[in-house]
Amino acid sequence: MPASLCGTWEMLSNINLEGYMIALGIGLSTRKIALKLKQRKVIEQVSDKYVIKTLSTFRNYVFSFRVDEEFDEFTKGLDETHCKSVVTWEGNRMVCIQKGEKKNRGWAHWIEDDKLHLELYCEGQTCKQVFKRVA
Ligand code: YOG
Repeated sequence: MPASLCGTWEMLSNINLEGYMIALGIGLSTRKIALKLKQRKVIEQVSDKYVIKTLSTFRNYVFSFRVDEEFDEFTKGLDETHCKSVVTWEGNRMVCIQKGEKKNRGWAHWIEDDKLHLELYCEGQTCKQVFKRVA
């Protein structure tokens, strides 16, 4: 079993969020706000169901899923599009593929050196985030 991703995590670094947001088609004024945010992740698991909350003072994004089960994702408050998403474990990485109007879109979470790592990718752009545990 991979190390648990569950807990509350505070953002330490956020590389190329700008490129990722441009790839998603987010407008300039929203990008400027988003770049200043310190995001928090709250990851919870109840039996085989996960909830991932991305929290900030501007907007929150909450989404829940079962591993290995495709579901309809609506990225409310982000780029507001519909995806067919599926989350799987690839070794110690929790990997999500988001099939929709954007090509090559998804993300991966893993633990390294007690930190929560996240890569968000879309159409050739990758945003790399690292979080430290706060609870
Ligand atoms: O995480 O999908 O943990 O869903 C990344 C920024 C900014 C809104 C947040 C709000 C996406 C305007 C989602 C920031 C940029 C910018 C806090 C990360 C798009 C719009 C919500 C994400 C996965 C994996 C789980």
